[in-house]
Amino acid sequence: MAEQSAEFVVVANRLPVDLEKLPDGTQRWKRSPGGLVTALEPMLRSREGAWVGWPGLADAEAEPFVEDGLALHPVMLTARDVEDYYEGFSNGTLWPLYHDVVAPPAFHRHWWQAYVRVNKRFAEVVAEVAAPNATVWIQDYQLQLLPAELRALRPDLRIGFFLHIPFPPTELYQQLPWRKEIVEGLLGADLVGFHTPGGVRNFRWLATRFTDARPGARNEVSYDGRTVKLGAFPISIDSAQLDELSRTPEVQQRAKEIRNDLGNPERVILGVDRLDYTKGIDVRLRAFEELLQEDRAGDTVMIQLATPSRERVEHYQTMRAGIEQSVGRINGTFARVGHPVLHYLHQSLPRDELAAFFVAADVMLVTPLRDGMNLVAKEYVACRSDLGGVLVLSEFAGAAIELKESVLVNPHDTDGVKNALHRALTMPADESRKRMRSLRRQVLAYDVDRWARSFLDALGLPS
Ligand code: GDG
Repeated sequence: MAEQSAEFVVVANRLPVDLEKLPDGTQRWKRSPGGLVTALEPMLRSREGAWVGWPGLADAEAEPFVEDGLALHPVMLTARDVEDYYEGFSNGTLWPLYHDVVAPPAFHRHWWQAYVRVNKRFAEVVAEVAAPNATVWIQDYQLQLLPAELRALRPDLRIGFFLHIPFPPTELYQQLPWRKEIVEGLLGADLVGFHTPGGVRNFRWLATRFTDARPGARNEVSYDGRTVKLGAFPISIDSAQLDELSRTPEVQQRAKEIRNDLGNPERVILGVDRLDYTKGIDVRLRAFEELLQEDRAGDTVMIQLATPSRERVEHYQTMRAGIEQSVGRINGTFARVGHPVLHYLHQSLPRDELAAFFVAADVMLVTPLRDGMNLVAKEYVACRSDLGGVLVLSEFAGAAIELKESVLVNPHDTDGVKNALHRALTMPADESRKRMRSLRRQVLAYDVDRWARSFLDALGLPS
């Protein structure tokens, strides 16, 4: 593969393919499609693009390769890097800190050192891949030092950065011993994007407080003789594709089967999340349990799908144990033989099966304590071409800014969540259809393609 030849480079912690080790010791690549890949793939392919990222396997070796016109450049991590940079600093320090400290972040100097080391390694790989004056789009909190590291190596590049999680309130951010270094890292970009205007405000204040950056025009700061643009770009989903999938006879039929398997209750409540303490799964279980105790739930069954996530990080193990205990207690008290009131699946389901669950659910409960955006809320809406279903959504999800016709809740207020759940379960059809129609207008019009387009336009990448 020619060096420094890619005109457009996406950099993320993970590649869009996973490297797998087979029992006989050989390795193979497996595609791992996600929203980001779908959104960026056409753009990457049409401009000799490249993707730089870790292929998900520690202590392995892999060479760059081209798949369907897209150049994939692996950055390799040792088991130690994974422990300290990924599980440690990214998921044990930054993740809880950026989610309003809903779990206590841990600050360890050896985690930070690994974060610096790995960000530098990413910079070296990108510097070798990007063509002169190329555009580089860096994704997310694992790579916040990369913009500055890369600029130092390749000042010719146009660099964009997008943060997929919230940027926290300044008082919380100030806890971070390496706050200055991270803000300076981000200021290496030409454009720093967030989901919400609140993220922009928090970052702008911190940049002018802790670095030499000076306020410029609205949504700009000047730093190091350059202008750094800041902006809010709420991410979305491939709405049309999901809308189409949810309308297929297979998915519609499967949704009926799911309701049938549940014993055809009057109402089905659904939660779908990575099993993460920010998602407020405990909040909604408590609200459902109290409704059952008060005999206000009616003939209702709840399904909680919790996709396994970050299983080696301690907070996740504790949280999982707590949730599984609640599930046992709720069913222990309220189930009848053959009729659980709560179905808990700690599994990852295929996309079409997930769509069938969305179609089958009368109430979608999305109650994160803090969430950058929350795509699940948008996916539920995209699957409801029948205008059925009610979305209950936390005010603390980025999605709440756009999805105003959902039933908004404060996840810290148990009575509030319980009453909102009751309201959703008993909402007259004409009201819920009106709300869903308005939600769908938003989600179908502003899809992930428009998100990517608007970011890249602001960065100045010619169409
Ligand atoms: C981060 C930010 C921001 C879940 N279970 C299954 C499955 N999923 C899919 C969902 C959805 C995705 O995973 C989860 O996206 P979210 O946005 O809800 O949450 P995070 O993973 O925390 O994402 C978040 C996002 O980045 C984008 O910027 O919105 O705020 O935290 O697409 O459908 N998919 C399949 N089976 C499952 O079992 N196929």
